[in-house]
Amino acid sequence: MPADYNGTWNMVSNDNFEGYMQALGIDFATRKIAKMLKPQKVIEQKGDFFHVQTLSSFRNYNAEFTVGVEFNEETKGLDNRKCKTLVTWDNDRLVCVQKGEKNNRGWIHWIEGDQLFLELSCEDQVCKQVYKKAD
Ligand code: ECB
Repeated sequence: MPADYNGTWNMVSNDNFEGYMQALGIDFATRKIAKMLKPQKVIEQKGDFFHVQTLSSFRNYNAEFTVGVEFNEETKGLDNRKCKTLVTWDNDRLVCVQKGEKNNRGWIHWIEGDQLFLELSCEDQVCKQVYKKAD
């Protein structure tokens, strides 16, 4: 049985989001707004199928994928690039590789207690986010 990521998760911390956004080439004005956000993750998981919504007052981002199945991702409303994206299980961690124009791009999710962790990587930058499960 894989880990259960289902639920609504509220951001509690966001370390080096600025560096991650700079590595993605996000412009100054957008970064200033984006840095202030406290997004929510709404995750629906059925076995290996995931629907992950990242919701904020500024923009939303929607991703649907099946673990182990590469798909074409377009990061609409983020940096608007195209990637060949593959998510795999590493024990209970979700490991994502986003192949494309940017090197070393991807993310890792894991759960500890009522906290959801997310590390977003691009080039030499790592952004570390923590979310807490909503009641
Ligand atoms: C959608 C909320 C953040 C909106 C920020 C708006 C502009 C900044 C532009 C680019 C910054 C790059 C990424 C934003 C960070 C998070 C969005 C989703 C990241 C992601 O790939 O989440 C995965 C793993 O949970 C599922 O899509």
